[in-house]
Amino acid sequence: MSKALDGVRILDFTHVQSGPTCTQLLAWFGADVIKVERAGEGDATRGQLRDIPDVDSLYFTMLNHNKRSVTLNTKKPMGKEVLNTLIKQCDVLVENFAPGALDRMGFTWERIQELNPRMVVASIKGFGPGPYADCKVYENVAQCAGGSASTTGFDDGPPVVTGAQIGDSGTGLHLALGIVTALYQRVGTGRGQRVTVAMQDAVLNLCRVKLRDQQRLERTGVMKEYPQYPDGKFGDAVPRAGNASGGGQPGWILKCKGWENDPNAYIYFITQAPVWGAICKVIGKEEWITDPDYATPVARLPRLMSIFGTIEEWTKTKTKFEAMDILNKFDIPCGPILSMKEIAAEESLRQTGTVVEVEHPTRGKYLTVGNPIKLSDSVSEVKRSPLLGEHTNEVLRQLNYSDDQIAALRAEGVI
Ligand code: CAO
Repeated sequence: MSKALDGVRILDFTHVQSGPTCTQLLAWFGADVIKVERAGEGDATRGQLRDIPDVDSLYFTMLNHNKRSVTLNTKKPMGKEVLNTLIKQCDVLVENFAPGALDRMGFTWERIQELNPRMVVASIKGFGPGPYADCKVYENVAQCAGGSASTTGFDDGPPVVTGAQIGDSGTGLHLALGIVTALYQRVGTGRGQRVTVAMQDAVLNLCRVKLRDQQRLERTGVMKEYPQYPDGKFGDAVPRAGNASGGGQPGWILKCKGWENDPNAYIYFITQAPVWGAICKVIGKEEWITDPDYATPVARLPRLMSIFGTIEEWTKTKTKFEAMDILNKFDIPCGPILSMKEIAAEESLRQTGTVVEVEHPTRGKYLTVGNPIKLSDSVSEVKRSPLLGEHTNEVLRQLNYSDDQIAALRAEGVI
């Protein structure tokens, strides 16, 4: 079967997490992704958080599937020549160096355009133009600067970062969309263009509803679906909302049977208005169906936390899976709090290729997350990540370098 991005060649200068997330997605869709790394060291994540000595870390393997690895010192003149050739033969260059690094290497946008006017040049930076434009940025910095940390956690606690890597992987996803969009436009114009995504902007885009709430708060002074209402005080900025669902369908995380010993014996419970009657019946509070204090969403808002307390008395008598079974029969929206251990063992995720077991030559078998985007005509197979420089010779030969030239590059420490 063909792949959606067959024939697209990506020069992958990415490292750590944000950029590699993007190029891994493009590789899953069939692009030929050539990852350029420094000889001897490679992407820093190869050696980070290692669980097996001298073996590429899971951090690296899980972000670099389906790519080819080439070692190249792009600061040496002979390395720059190889890079010139790569730029001429690739469709997209993706990078997430610190600000200015590509320019310092001698590969400005103008220079790249001279070499290949069709090239799409895609970059991730921590911040866009402004006071922090020159800053290096990692995941949690982006979460803090993009509005996520100030709106995550409980009202009486400090800001909290989330485990979902919205700064890195979230930005990588945005960049991938930018790249395929630019390639689509190139079909008509014949020209490449620059695609840039700032991590702060990507996080803010994912926190859009909190900017919505900021404006609601400024107009009305109160957020009725937040747990602070009606007794707590609201300041002048969107507060942390604990586990409130934030939309028009109030929700909260409730204890289930076994919560005393199992940190994940919880369920997310949503009191969606159309199934209010069913909720009341399930938890044995049928009188709430007609009681004016409980019968309508508006009437329930000031007493949400006590309502969830009553529902929790019921959920505490069931395991999270028993509660799911019962609630789903009545179309009551809810979700079990699944641990990573449970997710890793979940058969349905294996069936869909969302959780995949991969064989690696030095690591053996390991689990990874496959492509979450399913295309019916371009099915993703997960292929192991490359060893450092595994494809250097192969790629150079494709670029018409002779064996003697390759040996000379090696002798000079360029590859
Ligand atoms: N050959 C020769 N030199 C190379 C090279 C190669 N193949 N690949 C990289 N280099 C050089 C770069 O040119 C740069 O050199 P100069 O500083 O002399 O210009 C140098 O290696 C280091 O690059 P860097 O500054 O990007 O790397 P770092 O480890 O110091 O910083 C990071 C890492 C992530 C903080 C920074 O790259 C960054 O802010 N990136 C943008 C934001 C981002 O993507 N952050 C998410 C990272 S995931 O949490």
